[in-house]
Order: sequence, then C-alpha cells, then structure tokens
Amino acid sequence: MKYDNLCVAAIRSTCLDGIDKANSGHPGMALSSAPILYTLFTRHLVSDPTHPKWVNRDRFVLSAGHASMLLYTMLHLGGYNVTKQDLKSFRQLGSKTPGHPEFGHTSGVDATAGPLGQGIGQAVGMAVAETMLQAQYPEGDKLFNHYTYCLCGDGCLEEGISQEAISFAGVQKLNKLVLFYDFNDVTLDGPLSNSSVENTAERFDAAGWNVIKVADGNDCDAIDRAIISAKSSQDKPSIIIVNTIIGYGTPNQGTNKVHGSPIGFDGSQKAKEFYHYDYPSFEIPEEVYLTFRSTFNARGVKSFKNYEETFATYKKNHQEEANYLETVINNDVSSLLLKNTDSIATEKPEASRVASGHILNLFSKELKNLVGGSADVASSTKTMMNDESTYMPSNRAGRNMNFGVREFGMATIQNGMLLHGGLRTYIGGFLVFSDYLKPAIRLAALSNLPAIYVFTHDSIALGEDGPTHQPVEHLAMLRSMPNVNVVRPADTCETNAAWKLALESTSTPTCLILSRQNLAPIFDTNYEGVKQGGYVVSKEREKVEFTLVASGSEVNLAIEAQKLLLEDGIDTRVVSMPSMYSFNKLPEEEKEEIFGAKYENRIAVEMLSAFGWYRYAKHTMCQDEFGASAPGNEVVAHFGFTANNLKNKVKDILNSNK
Ligand SMILES: Cc1ncc(C[n+]2csc(CCOP(=O)(O)OP(=O)(O)O)c2C)c(N)n1
Repeated sequence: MKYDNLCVAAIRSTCLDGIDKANSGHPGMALSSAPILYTLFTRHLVSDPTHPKWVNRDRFVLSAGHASMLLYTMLHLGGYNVTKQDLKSFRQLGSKTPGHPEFGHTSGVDATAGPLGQGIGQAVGMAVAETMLQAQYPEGDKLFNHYTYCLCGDGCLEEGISQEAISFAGVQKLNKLVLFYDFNDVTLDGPLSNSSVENTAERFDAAGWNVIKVADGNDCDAIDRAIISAKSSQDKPSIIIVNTIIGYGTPNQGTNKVHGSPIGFDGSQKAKEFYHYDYPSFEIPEEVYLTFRSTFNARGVKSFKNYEETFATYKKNHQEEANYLETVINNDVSSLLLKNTDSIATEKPEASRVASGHILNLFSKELKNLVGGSADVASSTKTMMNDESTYMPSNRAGRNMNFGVREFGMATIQNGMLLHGGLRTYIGGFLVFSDYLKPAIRLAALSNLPAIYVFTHDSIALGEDGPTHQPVEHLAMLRSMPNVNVVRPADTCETNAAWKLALESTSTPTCLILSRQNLAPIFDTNYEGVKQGGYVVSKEREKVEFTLVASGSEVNLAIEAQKLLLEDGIDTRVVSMPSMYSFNKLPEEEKEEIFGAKYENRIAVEMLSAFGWYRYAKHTMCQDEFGASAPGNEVVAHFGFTANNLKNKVKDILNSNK
C-alpha cells in the first residue's frame, strides 16, 4: 500500500518517543513487531473503535504484553480513545497507558497481558467462545463470526502454559485462531539459543496447527499473504512465524540490549534516520492517520453497521434468543437466577463436592450459557452437567469441556471465554493443584472476570492419597489475592448459596472450596449468612464466654465441641466463616457483634494453614504441617481434629486466661 513504509516508520518512531519520554519500557519487540500489527490492523482486523465492546469484533491479544507501547500506538492511530497525550503519559500514574495492557482500563485492549504465555491461552478461550456461541444460538453464524488474533514472542513460547493452550487449540481445531510469532530470536537475557533449541514449526505441526512462515518481518505484503492463508484454514488454528530483528533500526538492534531499556534520544534519532522519518517527537503526519481511517476505521464502522442491521433482522425472527444475548453479553446472569434461591435441604450427610454436582446440574438448567469442565478429574470434582454433551470440533454445542490434564491452560482459557463475553463458565480441579493455575486466577481477578473455580478435596481429610494431594497452605494463598472470593461451605445449604453467589458475581472470581468427605447438614446455615461471609450458626445458651470460628467441614466439629463444652458448663458460640473476603467488608462493629466474645476468647478451627486466621482469633486449631497417607478419618484424628481435643484446648485457654 502507498504509505506502508511511512506508517510503519511512524509507528516505530512513536514507540521510541513514548518509551524515551517515560524513560521506561520495552522497545525491542515493539519495533520488531510493528509491521505485523500494522498489516493486521490496516488490512484485516475488523473492529469499530467507536463500539469497542461490539461482541462480533475480531479479538486481538498482545500476549507479549511488554510490547504495550506498540499496542497503544495502534489504538491511537486506529481511533480508539487513546490520545497523543495518553501516549505521552505512558507508564505514568493514572494514565490510560499502563506498563502492560489492562482489560477494562484502556479502550481497545481485549485482554490483560504481561505474564508471558497467558495471552495465548486467553486467545484460545476467545476462539472457543466464538464457536460455542455460534452453536448455542439458532443461525448463530449471523451473530458470531469473527477471528481471534494473538501476538507472542519467544518468551511466550518458552513458557509451559503456551504448550497447554496450543495442544488444546489443536485438538479443538480452532481454525479461526491466528497466532503471530515474532521470532526475533532474542529474549531478556540474550539469544534465544541460550535457552531453547526447539523447532517451533515442527512443534506446532505436531500439535495439529497450520504453520505459515514469513521470511522477512518488514515485508507487509508477505505478512498480508500469510494472514489471508491463515484465515482460509478450515480445520486447524494457524501460527504465522515471522522472522524479525529485535529493536529494528536502533544501534544495538539484534541484541538483548534493546529488549527492555529505553533507547535514548541519540539512539532513537539514529533509528529515525534509518527509517527516513524526519518528524519531531510524537509528531505523526496526516497521511498515516488517513491510511488508518480509510482502512481499519472504514472497515470497522461499516462492519458494525451491517451487524446492527443483521441483529435487528435477527431479533425479528428470534426475539427470545436476541433478548437473551443482550442480557448475558456482559457476563451478568443475575436476573436469570430466579428459581433456585431456596436452600436445597438434605436430611443426610453429603460431601460438599457431591452437593456441588447436584447444584451445578440445577443451575445448568436455568443458565443455558453455562459451560465448563475440568482438568481430567470431572468424576472426582463432580463438574459434569449430566444432560449435556461434550464440546468437540464435531459438537460445538457441547457444554462440558474436557481440558485434559492442563490446569493452567484450562484457567487461561476460561479467562479468554469470559473476556469474550456471552458465556458463564466454571472449571474444576483438586484444591492442592490450585498452585498450577494460580497465575490465571490472579489475571481473572485483575481483569474483573467472574470466573468460577470448583476446588475439591479440600483438606487432609481426603485421606489415602497422602500429603502430595492434601492442601495445607492453599487457602491462605487464595485468600490473600485481591478481588477473589474464596468460599468454603459447611454443608449442602451453604454450598448452594456459594454457587448462587458465584453466579451472581459479575466482576469477582469465586473459588468454591469443597470436601471429599461427608458433611452433616447444619440447622441454621443460610444464603444470607454465606453472602455476609461470617455468621452465627449455633448460638450460646445464655451468655457467650468463648467463640469457635470455623469454615467448611470444621463447622460441624466446632458444633460438636460446643456441646461438650456446655456439658462442662462453658457457654460458647459457633460462627461459620465461609468467606473472609465478604466478611472483611462488614463494618467493624458488625464483625464484633457476630463474634460475641473478645479477640482473646476466640479460636479459629480449620484443617488448613493458620496463616490469616489471627486477624479474627487469638487462638487457632489448624494444620501447619504436611498431612499423611491413611484413611481420612484416621488422618484427621492423628492430627488432633476431634471435638474432644477442641474442647480441651478451649478449656486450657480459659484456664490460662484466668
Ligand atoms: C511469566 C513471565 N516471566 C518473566 C517475565 C519478564 N519478561 C518480560 S519480557 C521477557 C523476555 C521475553 O522475550 P521475548 O518474548 O523474546 O521478547 P522480546 O525480547 O522479543 O521483547 C521476560 C523474561 C514476564 N513478563 N512474564
């Protein structure tokens, strides 16, 4: 195209200016990838900057989030709400242009990225969502018909998460997923060959991908041809491997010196001379804006307008479905959760994982857009929707997902599905393996996604599998993350409430912490209490002397101990604390009222780490060492979690307080 060279030079120069002004940032990949994004935006990407949340836009994920200055420059030129001033405020407090792209913060940013590799998983999730939604609606291809593009670097592909996501995408034949690989052959510390010798093309080929190569990363026409070829793939996702030069045009190009430090005025000046770009800092000639307006903008605005017309016709023919889509598009399904408000009473003891399975199946009938699965442990985590089929290339309407043994991949894919919009999702695994996917929970929390994690086998009580499978420190880890609601229900009623709260959430991820062993129903458990986070489940007889605070399976233990203590003349209260996250939001006086007894006269009981409990109680009966392999009840007794022990502990404390 006429102004290709000028446009690419302008993009590169603006990246240099932004990073130099901030005196911080990563010029290397911004410069090497500039022609890739320029070609994508001007010749292919379909998105309307005046409707940045349009559901059928093409998605773009910058997995190599450190190249953020490049994305911001593209968004600026593309007409999003990113001004020249925003580019000048790169990486400054309160700016729209933070160090790494943040979803919901900057218009046009489709995913939060920076932790390398996760963006690939998110892009896979978006591509999954497109196929699912197409199948969920009659004539769904009229509503959902877009591509998902992702740009990664050497680092993303070194991260293990990339392999999990790539394998899944290959199995699922996500042919509308296009991954650009900026193969500049250099990472932060030096040449890629220091740490990787694998053949990327063969790796992707082996995973069922369509592999396309571009020999010269400055050749926009070659990049264009590669994209055309990728878009025509019928049954495979595509990778476009583009040979590039890191820090192209700068004095230290081709080396890790240009990876993550500003080039500086002199070096940038030399680069601009090399690009034949003779404009002052941050100045961009009108021809560049014109090019974007006549290509990217014109295409996007026209496509959005066409879509509006299509949607209006669709609504006439399928009013109910169109209304449903409008309701759920922003992941808010609270208005659809009317029927299942009451607790599900059970007479007999039931494991909370089992209760969760029943409840999920009830909710799955209310929410047609609920989809989910597990990392090969569905029968253990009870995460199957019994009347639903499995999502596969031959069955995009399947609502059960088989992620394979890929916890991290699964969690990043869930994030991508939620980022896409239109679906509600859950994923399941053992609590002990929450470590494997923790970084994706963090991104969900940071991105305000209402992700749901069904974590079962929640304590040493799981028994025979032993300490490798028995979580100890995991709740402390999960609870310490901002914007994550960790709910550990005490019985079936609380489990139902926890699920409902998880589905009612619109911007906070929820971890459901569920037992393998049976839990007896507790008379006073209720939805409002779980929503509040902590509440009295067993009152004192007359005057509270001491309070037992517990969660999950230990609430029953506390109630048993309460009875024994009363027999010995000690009047106590039991507080169920399913969610510290919610409880922490209560006013201080309300918290004190719920506890009833002063700080010194409280004990927290939980068969996991005591870490975090001292905020609520001076004393703990917790599990601060690894567990053991034996039948569950024996392990529990071995580590002293008996009502009698708890009773004695409370009595000792009261005696020593005298
Ligand atoms: C999970 C994770 N680990 C480490 C980093 C720090 N980091 C940022 S970029 C980078 C090197 C990436 O190399 P490459 O993808 O080749 O990017 P380029 O050097 O081309 O900019 C590293 C280690 C990170 N952002 N995320």
